[in-house]
Amino acid sequence: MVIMKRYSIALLPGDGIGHEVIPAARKVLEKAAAAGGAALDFTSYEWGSEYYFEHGIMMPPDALPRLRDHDAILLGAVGHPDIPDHITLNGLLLPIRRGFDLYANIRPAYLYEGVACPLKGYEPGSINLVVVRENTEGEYAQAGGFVHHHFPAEVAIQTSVFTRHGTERIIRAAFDLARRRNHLKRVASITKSNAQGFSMVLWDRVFREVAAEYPDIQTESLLVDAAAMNFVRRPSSFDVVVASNLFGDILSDLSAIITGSIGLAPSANLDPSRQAPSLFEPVHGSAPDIAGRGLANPLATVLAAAMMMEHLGEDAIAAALEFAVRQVLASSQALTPDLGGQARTADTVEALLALL
Ligand code: GGG
Repeated sequence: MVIMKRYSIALLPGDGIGHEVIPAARKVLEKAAAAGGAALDFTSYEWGSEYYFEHGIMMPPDALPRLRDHDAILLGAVGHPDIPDHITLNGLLLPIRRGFDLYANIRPAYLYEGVACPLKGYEPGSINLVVVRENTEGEYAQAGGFVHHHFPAEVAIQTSVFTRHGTERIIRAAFDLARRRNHLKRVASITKSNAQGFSMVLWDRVFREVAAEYPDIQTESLLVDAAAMNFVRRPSSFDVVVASNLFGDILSDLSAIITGSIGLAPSANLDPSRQAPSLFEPVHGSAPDIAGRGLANPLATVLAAAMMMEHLGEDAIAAALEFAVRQVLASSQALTPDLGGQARTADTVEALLALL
């Protein structure tokens, strides 16, 4: 008798092209899972900007308890042109990351065969790095407030929060990943500690302490401005890059674009303790300019689904999904406009399904 493993997956399409990439990835994921001997029970939650228009909040007050019952969460995108971005992001994605303590945001960037690199002279596979972004504190801690709100003397205070606990665990996650990847065995730590003389000085100190426990891993410490320059000048020299919430967010958009398109960039928001469901999402946003036109690239979401299956221990299903993405890219068929092609989302999905 074949015993099928069952997983309960929460789908959060969110906004804009989230409503296109999530159904697209679901079809591909369902086929890969069935072929790999796993059954997926999906529950879709229609939270996001449309919910906000109706209820004045992005998701209901019991959203986290409801999500907690699932094995993992697959999210599309957040953002609507008619709602300020701080409301949409702080109303949905950030509370889930913080509420479930999903402290490790893993954002790989790989230059696939068949994808045009905007930098000259890079072969497929020659850019292969992972940004490990601190995901629950730092510049996104939402500590602060307004004084004299809306008066001429208005003051806004936004405090970054860097705890030793939070800093140490994300740096340790980066070193552990560098060991597991077995690539260059290198971790680059990114700060702006020359100007941010408290929080990021603590970060640098903790980085040196943790590094001492990993003598097999090479290290470098870079200021974020130098890191941005070096992502363009010597991207092949990076393996694992660990950064604060804000710097990791920015650098992972840069790593996405030097490897071809943000439409190819997946990410995992992990609770490594596995007490809460981890959340997987494409790095891209809701793209209102192309939303509803069937042009969204579903590959980042399919790769995020692959990361999800790997997290659930289904390595063969994850590998099958990544293989299908690699083949579609290498054949240069069924590529969406962000990759220089003319395919529609549905064409890319058909090409993936044919490969599985
Ligand atoms: N894929 C989710 C999404 O919409 N991301 C866009 C965004 O603005 N993300 C901010 C963040 O990752 O902190």
